[in-house]
Amino acid sequence: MKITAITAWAQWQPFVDGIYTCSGGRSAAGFDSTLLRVQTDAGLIGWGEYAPLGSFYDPAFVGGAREGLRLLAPLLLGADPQSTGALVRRMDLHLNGHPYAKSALDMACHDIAAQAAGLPLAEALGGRFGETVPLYRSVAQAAPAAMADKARAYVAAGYRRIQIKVGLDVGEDIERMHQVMDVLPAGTVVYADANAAWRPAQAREFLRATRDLAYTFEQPCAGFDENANVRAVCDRPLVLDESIDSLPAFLRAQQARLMDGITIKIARVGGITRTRQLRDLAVECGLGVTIEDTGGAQIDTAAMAHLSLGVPESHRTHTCDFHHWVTVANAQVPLHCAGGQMDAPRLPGLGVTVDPAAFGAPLFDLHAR
Ligand code: 0XW
Ligand code: MG
Repeated sequence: MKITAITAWAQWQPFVDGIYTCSGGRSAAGFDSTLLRVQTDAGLIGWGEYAPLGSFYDPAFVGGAREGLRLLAPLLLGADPQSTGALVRRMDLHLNGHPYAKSALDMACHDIAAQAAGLPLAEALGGRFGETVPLYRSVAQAAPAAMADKARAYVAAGYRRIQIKVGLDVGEDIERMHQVMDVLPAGTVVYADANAAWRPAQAREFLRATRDLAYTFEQPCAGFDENANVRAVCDRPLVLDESIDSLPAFLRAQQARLMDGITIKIARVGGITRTRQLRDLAVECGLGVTIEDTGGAQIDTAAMAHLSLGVPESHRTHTCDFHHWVTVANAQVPLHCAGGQMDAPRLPGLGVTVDPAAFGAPLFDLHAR
């Protein structure tokens, strides 16, 4: 099978809940997504999606992703999309770093490879454990009372897992934790995500003042040494997200027994090929595993769902229903959400049906000669 054409579109995806804010006043009004179609001489079509959270979350931004795709797409024309491992090597050879720019291409090739095998992506990547993955909802930073109202609304909408964004002023964050957790029904699973904003002393102060609350601590600090400092005094589950940007970063953190769980973001590690490697290794290491992405809508969420269902329930934590975070759609897909859980399509590949006529003029439309 050969790739005959690669086409990219931009899609602006406004947030249902308005401006999304995390620590340090970083904010975004939506996801600036890039949609990618890969066509083949076998008639199979694959879709990929990549959306950063602004330019502040990961070392990634929309301009870099689109320029990266312009550079990489010609190198994949004529190649076999089923050779996903070889294509990742080729992309790495020609573009050093910039994993986020490679993610949608890798995703679209996996979509095709799974369709060619006649399997849903979950099965093509090793199988599906159970039928659904738990969903969480992030409560963006705001005044403590406003965050409590938001959390209450998310619980009313069916979410049973709430991520509280902290990482600003420690005193206020302690207040945020108390006010939000006060309104949550018993049994709600809580994460406190500082998005790498704190110095160890601030994280330690937060831990001391919230000793009576049950929650998982997510990415308190940015650096390895800083998180190791926090780990030494943290008696509750500690999860790393931003730090887990590659297999070597994971191995170093695991060797130091730094975390109880990891959050793998598909684009951060360069796509589905590397997400699967990390996922399976983390399970073998006995860690809790979350698979999600930095943003996107139906296409990306389908990939998140398939990959998440490949984590045994004993190790699976949760994921996001990003397609419900935004006001626009980019595909039809049988992704059912109920009771704070989401399933994954049973159709071959990602299981998405896309009508590109709705996306307007493409960013580029490349055909093999
Ligand atoms: C809540 N998220 C999944 C959405 C953004 O991509 C950031 C991320 C997080 O863990 O902060
Ligand atoms: Mg996080």
